[in-house]
Amino acid sequence: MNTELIRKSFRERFGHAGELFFSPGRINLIGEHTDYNGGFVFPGAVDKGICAEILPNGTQKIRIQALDITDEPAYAEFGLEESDKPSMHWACYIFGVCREMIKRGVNVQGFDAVFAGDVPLGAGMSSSAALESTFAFAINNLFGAGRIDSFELAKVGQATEHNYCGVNCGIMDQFASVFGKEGCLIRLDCRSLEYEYFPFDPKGYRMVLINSCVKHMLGNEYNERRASCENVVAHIAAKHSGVETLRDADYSMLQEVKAEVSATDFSRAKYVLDEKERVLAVCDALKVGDYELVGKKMYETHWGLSRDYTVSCDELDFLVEVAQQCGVTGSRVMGGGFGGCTINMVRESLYDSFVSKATREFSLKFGHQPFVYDIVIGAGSRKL
Ligand code: GAF
Repeated sequence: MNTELIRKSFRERFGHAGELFFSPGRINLIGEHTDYNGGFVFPGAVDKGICAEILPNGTQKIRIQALDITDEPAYAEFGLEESDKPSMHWACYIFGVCREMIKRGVNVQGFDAVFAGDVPLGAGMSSSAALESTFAFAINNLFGAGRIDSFELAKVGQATEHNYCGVNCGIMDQFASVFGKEGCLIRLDCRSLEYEYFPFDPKGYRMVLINSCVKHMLGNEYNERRASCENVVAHIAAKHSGVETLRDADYSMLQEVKAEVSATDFSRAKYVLDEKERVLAVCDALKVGDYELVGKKMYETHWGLSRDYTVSCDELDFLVEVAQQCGVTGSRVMGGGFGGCTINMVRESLYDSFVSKATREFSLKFGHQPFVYDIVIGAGSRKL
């Protein structure tokens, strides 16, 4: 990404130069809402993310300029004590990362920073994880002598969401941001955190995101989905000791508790069990290059997310329907849902006609253009 503006703004505001750090956003091929259920996910980092210039300032104060924030004041100053939590939402991510690093024994001191990004905000591409990972990585480098390992850096971002931003997310986004590798997806077991890089270059296909521009902000509705899953697990665990997450459960266990849980909780848990099987099927399909099967599973995921997990919206369902009409191999809502992007696996020969039909028909129906991004799988957190 172009760092010139960051450099210029830093010099203008703080009068000197700092060091540049970058972390990416992510895509996810399949395995949605499985991470906090102890399941598998299949993300990859993208070539877009958040970049920050940072320099210790010899005080106990953080001074930060955000270049892309328009809906809140874009400059924040705050201290490092728990009671110093800033009022701006965007600044809570950075405050949370500082606090979580302090909890892990890092001697975080005051610093000046300017940051900006090219990963769209609220598009389901994990701009918030990119922000957290950028600051966690930088603080580890500047104040922690690199002592905190990458697993813990990902957990710092996740804990920031839980403790300072009100989102009880899983580990997928922060893991993908920190561990991303060029050209590779990551099959991650969210229970053990074992992971494997899968080189991903589907010959004859293109991967493209279509951003509905319905801004999603994960919060209560996301947390309610997680609570539903945990409620079903509690009922199953009362009959089957050893079941700790839906990863450990099967369809017969779910049937046993059907009468005890709400229809909503039941549907949500059923979606998670279905998705668990789909991720494993996709792993096998990728090993033999069967992209048509991968695509079929993507559609199944979409309709599961839309009908059973209810995290889609009209705009996203419309984009998936258009993809289906065009004969696109696979298409689905990506990330937490409630807006953001669809991820599409498209045969090269169909790419142009699909993209033009999807953008034209979407604009006619919803009155605004969706954005289109070709996916490039990039590397994880780094110093530039
Ligand atoms: C969001 C969360 F942050 C992730 O942890 C994950 O649950 C995802 O939604 C859904 O798969 O991005």
